[in-house]
Order: sequence, then C-alpha cells, then structure tokens
Amino acid sequence: MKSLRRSCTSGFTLVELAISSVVFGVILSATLGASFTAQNGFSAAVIRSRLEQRAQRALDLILDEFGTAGQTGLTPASAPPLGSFSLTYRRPTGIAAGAITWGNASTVLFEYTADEPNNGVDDDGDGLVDEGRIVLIRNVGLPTERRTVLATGVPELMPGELANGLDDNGDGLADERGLAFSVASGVLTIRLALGEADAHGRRITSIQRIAIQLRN
Ligand SMILES: [Ca+2]
Ligand SMILES: [Ca+2]
Ligand SMILES: [Ca+2]
Repeated sequence: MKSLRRSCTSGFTLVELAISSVVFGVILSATLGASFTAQNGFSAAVIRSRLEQRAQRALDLILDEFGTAGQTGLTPASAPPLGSFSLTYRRPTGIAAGAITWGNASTVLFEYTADEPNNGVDDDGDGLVDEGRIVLIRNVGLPTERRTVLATGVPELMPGELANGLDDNGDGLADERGLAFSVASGVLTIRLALGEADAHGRRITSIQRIAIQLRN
C-alpha cells in the first residue's frame, strides 16, 4: 500500500480508487435506502391520517343517526361475541291506543359494490380484496328511501380476523366485518376499519371504535 501511495502521490492509486468507489457506492445506496424508507414512512403516515379522518367523519354521521337511540327499536342488538354488519333503528314517536308508534327506519350497513363483488379477487385493482362500503339508508322501504355512502374501502373482515367462527384478533367479536355493531349492558359499540393500499401495494388500515350509552 505504502509503496503504491508513494509512487502516485498526485492522486488516487488504483486500489484507493477502487476502495473509494466501493465506499461511495455503499454510502450512496445507504442514503437512497434511508430516503426510500423515510418516504415510505411519510406516505404511510399520510394515508393513515387520511383514513383516520375519513373513519371519524363516517362515525360522526353514524352517531348523528344512532346517538340518541334507545335499546328498544334497535335491530339486531347483537351481544358479543356476535356482531352485526348492519344496524337498523326505528325511533319511537309516541303511544297510540296503548301501543308504541314508530318512526321511519334508518339502517347503516356494510355492502359489497358492483365493481368489487365478493369473489376473493381485487376486481377494481385498488390493492384491497372484496372491500365494501358503508351506506346509510333513511326511510327504509318507503318511496322516500334515501341512500348515502358514508365511507368506502371497508375491509370485509376486521384486520386479523378469519371467517372461522373464532375471535382471531381478540377484540371480543368473532368473524366481525370491517364495520361491526354490538350491544352489551346498554352500550352500543361500533367498530370501523378503513383500508387503502400505498404506492407499493401494502395495505394500510385504520381501526376506530366508539361506544354509545343507549337510552332506556
Ligand atoms: Ca372481489
Ligand atoms: Ca378492491
Ligand atoms: Ca374479532
């Protein structure tokens, strides 16, 4: 090494050049790797934040619908470990001839869409398989029935859950969907998952849960 350096003091030796380029290559690839990872983390954080906002907005709209509900009139009122992916509420409006009179029914439910049928395939190519959406239906079954989409990108099963009759993800419900309602001790719990795939096809999911004390 020393003899080589002495013989070529004005610049790099071939050996030094080779080492320099290897080191430069290592530094360059390490830097590229770091920025690639940071960018991935950034885009994942952006997607997660967007999903949280979307889920919160959907839950706020569901709260508007069910926030003042009583346990009577709520169908189904599934107790854990059972959950339901739809919930219908009919508000009592008064009493006539000794019987409760009921207002129009509102339903919030998970449903598959025409471009993403339930077939184990990502038909719409968005990186999610058999995802669905949440729809609010007011005045159910009447000519005035109105449907509003509250959120899209809802996984058909909650992350970590398999369709096997068990509570695989340990959240207290078995085989729950990305939208799940359950009622216990007068409290309605709503679980909602929203998913999106990032530019590399990795699925990012946000899960929100709210509990509402039902009126008697
Ligand atoms: Ca499908
Ligand atoms: Ca899809
Ligand atoms: Ca579960």
